[in-house]
Order: sequence, then C-alpha cells, then structure tokens
Amino acid sequence: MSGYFFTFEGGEGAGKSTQINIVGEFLKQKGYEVVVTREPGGTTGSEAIRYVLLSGNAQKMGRCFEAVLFAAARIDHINEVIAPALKQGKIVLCDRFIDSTRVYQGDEKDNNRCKLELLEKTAIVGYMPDITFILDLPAKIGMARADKRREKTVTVDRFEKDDLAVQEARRQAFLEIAAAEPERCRVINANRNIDEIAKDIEQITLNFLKRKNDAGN
Ligand code: T5A
Repeated sequence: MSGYFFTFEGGEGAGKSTQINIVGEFLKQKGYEVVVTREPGGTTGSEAIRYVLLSGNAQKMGRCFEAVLFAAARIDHINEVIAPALKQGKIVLCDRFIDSTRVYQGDEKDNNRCKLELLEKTAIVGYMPDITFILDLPAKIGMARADKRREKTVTVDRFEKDDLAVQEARRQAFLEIAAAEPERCRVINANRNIDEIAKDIEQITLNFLKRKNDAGN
C-alpha cells in the first residue's frame, strides 16, 4: 500500500504552515494517518542543514552551494521521513519541497536550470508530490504577515531579507511552475481569510482521495 504526498509552496508568509496544520487535523478527523513535515528540516541532520542555510552562513558560497545543501537535506528527509511514511500508506503533508529550490535557487536568467534539474532528480528519486498547493498572494502582503509572525520569534532569515522585487519575482516563478504542471499544481488564492483558504484545500484533497479510492488505489 502506498500513501499520498501533498506539498505546500509559496512565498514568505503565504500561510503554508497555517494551512498545513488545519488540513492535517481535518484529514486525521476523517481517519487518515497524517505526517506533517517541512523543508529544509524534518530530521535531525536536515534541521542542522536548515540552520546553516537560514542563518546565511552558506550564502557567501553561492546559489549552487546552497542548492546542494537543500538537496542534501532533502535526501535525508525523504529517506528518513517521507518514503517510510508513504510506504506505510500515510498521507505526507510537506511545507515546501522541490518547487522552493526551483524558485529560490534558480537564477533570473535560468543559467543553472540544467544543474538544478539534475540535482532534483538525484535528490527525490521519483518521490514527486501527488498535489502541490501553491499559496498565491502579493509578496507585499506575505512579507507583512511574516513580519507580524516574526514578532513572536526573533530573527529574519537569509531569504526573508531579500527585497520586495525579488519576493514578487518568486511569486511569478511559482505561478509559472503551476502553469507548466497543471496536473500536479493547484494555485490557491491566499489573499483571503484562513477558513476560506482551508475549505478550498480540504475540498481539493478530498476529491483527490475519493478519485483514488474509486479507482481502487
Ligand atoms: N527555501 C526552502 C529555499 O530557498 N529552497 C528550498 O529548497 C527550500 C525548501 C524556509 C526558507 O527556506 C527557503 C524558503 C524560505 O525562505 P521558513 O521559515 O520555513 O524558511 O519560511 P516560510 O516557509 O516562508 O515560513 P513562513 O512562516 O514565513 O510562511 P508560511 O508558513 O507560509 O506562513 P504562516 O502560516 O507561518 O503564516 C504567517 C503569518 O500570517 C498569518 C499567520 O497566523 C502567521 O502569523 N496568516 C494569516 N493572516 C491573515 N490571513 C491569512 N489567510 C493568514 N494565513 C496565515
């Protein structure tokens, strides 16, 4: 038996963590076994890499170096958390995955696209998400939400420091991925209240699971 793999993507403060927790609880109440996890992170080794990346310590080594670190964290995360959970028939909900690498570590001129594609294939060994929810909202609103959330924590991470134009370009890059892969990606208007967004995601998730159930897999 194999489970299902849903990822949540979008810019800073788009509401991914908020929605993943709501949908996770919703699915548990429906009787599904659910694993909620995140990238970079999800294992001891990957959380250590997360610290190196988000503190900005790897920034001076360049985008390629950072991309390799994200991929290394992903390999460990897949081996230790995602693959075992899917093999046990669980639903895995992951906060960020391959699309974040494509968007954040890709450069504006797509110079390193081939390298990133190769790195992605090597890291995920076929573990593609069944559905990717792309939470879309203007970068300015997302950054304001992230600023508000941060009041409860402490520091701005390496990628949150990038200016509004960079954050808005990332939003467009996520939308381009969604347009290129409509089977996998669902764009969710995240510029609404939390409950409205959750209802959409829950409906899409239930429809998917029903289709799979009806098809006998
Ligand atoms: N990264 C990651 C890469 O560069 N490459 C990669 O391959 C990967 C995997 C991760 C960073 O690493 C980069 C991208 C990131 O910069 P992170 O801390 O995990 O760092 O960053 P985010 O995922 O961006 O986390 P955020 O917390 O900033 O964003 P979320 O999870 O999208 O937002 P959330 O749910 O925490 O909400 C933020 C605030 O808004 C409120 C929440 O209550 C919270 O206070 N909120 C809403 N307010 C109004 N209306 C709504 N609908 C709301 N939804 C949430």
